[in-house]
Amino acid sequence: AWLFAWKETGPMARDRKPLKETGGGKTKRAGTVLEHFCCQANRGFGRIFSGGVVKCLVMELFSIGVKIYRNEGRQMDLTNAVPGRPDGQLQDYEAARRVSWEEEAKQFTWWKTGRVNAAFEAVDRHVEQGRGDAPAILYYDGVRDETWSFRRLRDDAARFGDALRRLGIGRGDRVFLFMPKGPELAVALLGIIRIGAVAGPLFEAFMETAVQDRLADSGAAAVVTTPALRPRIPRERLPELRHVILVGAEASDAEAGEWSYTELMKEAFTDSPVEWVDREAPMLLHYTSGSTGKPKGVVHVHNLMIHQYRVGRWVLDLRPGDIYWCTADPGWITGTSAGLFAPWLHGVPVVIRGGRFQQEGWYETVEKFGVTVWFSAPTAFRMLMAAGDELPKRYNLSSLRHVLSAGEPLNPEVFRWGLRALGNRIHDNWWMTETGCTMITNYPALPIKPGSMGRPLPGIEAAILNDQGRVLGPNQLGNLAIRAGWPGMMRAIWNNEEKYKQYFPFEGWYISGDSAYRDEDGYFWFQGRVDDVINTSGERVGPFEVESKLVEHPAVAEAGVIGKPDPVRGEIIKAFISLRQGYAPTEELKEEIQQFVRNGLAAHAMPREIEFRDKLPKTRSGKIMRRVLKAWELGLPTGDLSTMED
Ligand code: 6R9
Repeated sequence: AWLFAWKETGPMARDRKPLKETGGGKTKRAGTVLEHFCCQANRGFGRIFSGGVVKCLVMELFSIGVKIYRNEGRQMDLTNAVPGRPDGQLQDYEAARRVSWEEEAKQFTWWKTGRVNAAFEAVDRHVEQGRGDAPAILYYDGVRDETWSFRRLRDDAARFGDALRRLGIGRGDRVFLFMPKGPELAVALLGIIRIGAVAGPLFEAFMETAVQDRLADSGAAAVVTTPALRPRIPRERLPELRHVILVGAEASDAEAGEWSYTELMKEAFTDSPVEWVDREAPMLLHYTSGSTGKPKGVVHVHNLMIHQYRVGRWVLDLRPGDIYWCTADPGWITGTSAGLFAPWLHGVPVVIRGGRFQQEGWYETVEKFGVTVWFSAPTAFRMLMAAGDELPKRYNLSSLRHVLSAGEPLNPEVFRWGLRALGNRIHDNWWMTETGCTMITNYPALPIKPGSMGRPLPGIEAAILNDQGRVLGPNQLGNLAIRAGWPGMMRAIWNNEEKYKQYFPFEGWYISGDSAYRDEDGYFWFQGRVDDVINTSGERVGPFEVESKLVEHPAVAEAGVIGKPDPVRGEIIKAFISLRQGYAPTEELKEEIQQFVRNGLAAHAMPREIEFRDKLPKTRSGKIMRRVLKAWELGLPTGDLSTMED
């Protein structure tokens, strides 16, 4: 009575064979199997059932296009793809895959002039082509409320570049940004790149050691910061650091080697020329934490603009008239690449919201600016979700046309919340600091399978490799890899060729360090960092699927899951959970949550240990740091913690 199967008639069924006769006995047998299986449906099946009869049965039902329902009649995510928008980009995915990267290059003036600079293309170009009055930045922090045109942004960036030149800074020099987000950060970022120097954005919350490590590693010549953050820059230990530029300081505040931004800008000129560089010249240096040891400086070159432009078109779905808001901090690559460059290269204005995260403030910002395209991260969406479905109803969110998420896997529950609360599909997209911009994504026009990160960006070849570098077929878990050589690929790890080489252990492939699989429809499913996959009683369990089940429980706000060594089971699953407001951390609740996973996912996926915590350790970009949970659990050193939130 709990299993129904019938021919699927939706978009996924298109090329499938007609439904075969399924005899009662067979259906029932499949039923028993499927009770276990259904619970894991949205994570696929080939991987879970590697052997024999079980897999065949399930495969057979699926391959003939049956939909699978559980006793309560709820449709499983497996075939429950949410249809795409009829007006969305990439209606013809296969045709898009044939569009070369050089085709993208034709958008840029350098295609004709031969003179390259990404800052010029992002900002100056619009001014030169008569769009100087169009808005480039919409800034709001509760006090300041400013609209910056492309012309104003260009002029200030040019001026800042001039000021840097007067300080003797030029081509190839590293200049860091250590300040809160806002128009001045944007001006400085562009000004640095405009003169051919390399910009190194840092999270404003970094403490002294984190700042020192990065500035020292890269031999930074200057840093742009604020008086409040200045004490965290240990100048005496940074001999190569020549200048500190202080935003929001009077000339009289500046000590030796320090400059007031305002004063510098007063003396500088807007007609300072652009530094024309090579497409392969470095422009961005984003430090990303290694799981152990010191942070790595990922080097990106001006050619990244081609990739960012394509992402703006096909991933962000940007159009004239759009108001774009990416909530990411520029200290994280999402904040620069998807947050500023992709929209500006399309002439689309960006909203910058100053201040700290606060649920009301976010909905308010969408309403205030009429945001049409919104990019955030699962951790933020989970926090909004935890604040309840009533809150968004108090705001007018009808301007939203396209919503995106990156940085962590997007739990199906959060996706469903998006449909409900935002009236939008949340488009998960996967990438890394090292990849420059989006690699795998859900497109506006394509159906979304909740829990999947979607399909490769046209021009990107993604595959699953085994540990020997062989390409694996559908539904096999392995190393997520990308065919090397796309325009936005990092070109180096600063001062560390050895590290760089480690990303390319097999000829022609970039290895991400993430484990994933690809299904028959070409959708990729994230499982965890390779090191995070749990092996319990011989079953491989991705922490993400357990976490996703956990956050479906009404008491759970966030969850981090690790494998804990166990003499009998190899590893057992341990969950760290932060509760939603109004729930007490009791033993009964622990048991209830365990049963919830056992019944809803699988007995072997049940966390045998649960620990409640007020907060989970997270990176500043919002990733739950499972390696830190694990180190705490085992009493081992935690490694580099510089990217961890307070
Ligand atoms: C852009 C960014 C990279 C790592 C990556 C993966 C995780 C990012 C994800 C995702 C699942 C997604 N990650 N996007 N995991 N689904 N859509 O996050 O860069 O900070 O360098 O992190 O983040 O583990 O390897 P970065």
